[in-house]
Amino acid sequence: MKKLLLTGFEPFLDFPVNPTQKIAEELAGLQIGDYHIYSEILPVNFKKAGQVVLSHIEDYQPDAVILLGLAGGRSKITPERIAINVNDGPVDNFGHKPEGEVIQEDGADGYFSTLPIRKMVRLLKENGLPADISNSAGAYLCNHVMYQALYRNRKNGDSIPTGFIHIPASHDLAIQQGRIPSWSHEDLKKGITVCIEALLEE
Ligand code: PCA
Repeated sequence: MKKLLLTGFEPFLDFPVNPTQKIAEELAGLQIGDYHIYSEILPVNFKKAGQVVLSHIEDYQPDAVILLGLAGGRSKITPERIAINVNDGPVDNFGHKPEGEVIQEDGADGYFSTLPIRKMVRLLKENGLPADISNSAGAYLCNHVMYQALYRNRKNGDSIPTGFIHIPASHDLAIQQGRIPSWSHEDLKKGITVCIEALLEE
């Protein structure tokens, strides 16, 4: 059976829970489509997160990698199109606030997702779940880990499907955090399951 590395993130900034953590934890060990799911939670730490994701890729030798993150304020599930070679944004959980740092000196300005993002969006909508391709993952941790994983693949000549999906807040988070759009945990989890099913070869 094929192996999928699925990651979520820990809570960060003023989000006391991160819905991607619960989704990754609940899907761990399941078989979805062709894939056995191996889940890990990444730290919101610019200095460590890249290294952590790469070591999970080395350990599991996955056939596909889906990285998940919260985009508080978005109202749809949004597979990301591209990761860019820059760290910028608010402070991380370890006190680091980058201002326009280059992620990899010898890296391209950007790398496109190698996930079937268009098919994911189509299947999500067919399953009644609002979705769109996003053209920017920002320049915070989510972009960072997506860039690091795609840089690694390019460097190693590895063509495994790899990319990032941002999700809206869960109701649980919206209750605690205030006025942001939210989805039920069950719908968010179903959405990610649909995205994993999209990896099946036609
Ligand atoms: N979302 C943040 C980092 C962690 C997370 O879940 C982001 O969009 O960069």
